[in-house]
Amino acid sequence: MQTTTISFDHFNALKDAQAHERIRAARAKLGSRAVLLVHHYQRADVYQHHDLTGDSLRLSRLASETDAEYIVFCGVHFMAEVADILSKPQQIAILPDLAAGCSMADMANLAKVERCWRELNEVLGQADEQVTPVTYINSAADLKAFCGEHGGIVCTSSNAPKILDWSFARREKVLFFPDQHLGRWTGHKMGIPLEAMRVWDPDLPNGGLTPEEIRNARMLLWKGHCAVHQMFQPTHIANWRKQNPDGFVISHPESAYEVCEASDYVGSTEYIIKVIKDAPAGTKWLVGTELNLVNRLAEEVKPEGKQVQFMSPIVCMCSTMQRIDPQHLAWTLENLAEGNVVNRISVPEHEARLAKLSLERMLAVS
Ligand code: CIZ
Ligand code: SF4
Repeated sequence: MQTTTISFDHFNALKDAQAHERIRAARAKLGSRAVLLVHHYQRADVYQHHDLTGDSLRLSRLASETDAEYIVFCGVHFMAEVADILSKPQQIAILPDLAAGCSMADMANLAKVERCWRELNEVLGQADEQVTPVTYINSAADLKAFCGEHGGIVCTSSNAPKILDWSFARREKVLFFPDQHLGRWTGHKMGIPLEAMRVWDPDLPNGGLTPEEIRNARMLLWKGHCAVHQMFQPTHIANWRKQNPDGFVISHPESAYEVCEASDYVGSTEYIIKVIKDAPAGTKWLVGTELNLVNRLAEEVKPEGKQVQFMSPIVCMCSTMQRIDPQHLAWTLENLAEGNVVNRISVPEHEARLAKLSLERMLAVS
């Protein structure tokens, strides 16, 4: 039964404790009709309400395996889009605050990628025969659709090496967007020389490259980055190692090349969590990824005498992830419990079909 949507104004001023109570009451009313997916980077006061946790891909996979009518995604916009694409037609993906975007994902858009493709066509002849477009999962659905249409594929920070193997087996070059750092690190680990990976600046004609530079490149790395992971510096690692010569450093591959190079381990959020949880008791860790995850992990492994420290001396969280707060969650769930669907994320059908193609190629490879 549909009633009038309850306005967020009634929730904005709620104290956290009241918001938590209303979240619990709405969830009791909804029962198994709603599943709450919570990303590793979410704040603790939202994380506590999770049904399922994980990285963006794991969560979307898990959601599509449930029969819940409503998939409430506590994460950012592109994640809810992936949930919508991979879920069953009758399931509805919801993002509790529509302002929860990803600044890295916003660094590439369809108009710019299409212009890049036209320019590559002019320099190389048939780009579709020579270049595999690879988009990081942190991107809008229309870019995943672009990859679907042009023989390309999606990757995550967990499967990027396998995806690049797949891509190079088909075409000699890769256009990697929007994160230059994940592209560079993965290419480097595959043995591609740094000089064969050129940064493509979408705001300059031909990406700021000469035709010869484009022809000689094996990878074209979109000039994009994550504002959180770019805070980490090699000096943070060097200083910590002086104090903790027996400690280990682990970083997310969205960090700069120099940071990954100075780390003992590099990998996705799922990988970071696994490595530290599996490590011997009493070990010390410096971790280069989002602060909410690092704080949570530090608490979880403390009983085993493991020390986990955040890499940057400055507090840096993913500000867009932070937009999902108990107030927005209470507002969303109460509306759902009353039969009002708010903040639905719905990818247009033709776009979803092509985006699914590039996601399914990825799932088949990884
Ligand atoms: O894919 C994800 O969830 C993100 C943003 C990072 C990671 O490494 O899990
Ligand atoms: Fe995007 Fe960076 Fe936030 Fe991840 S941490 S969602 S890449 S802005």
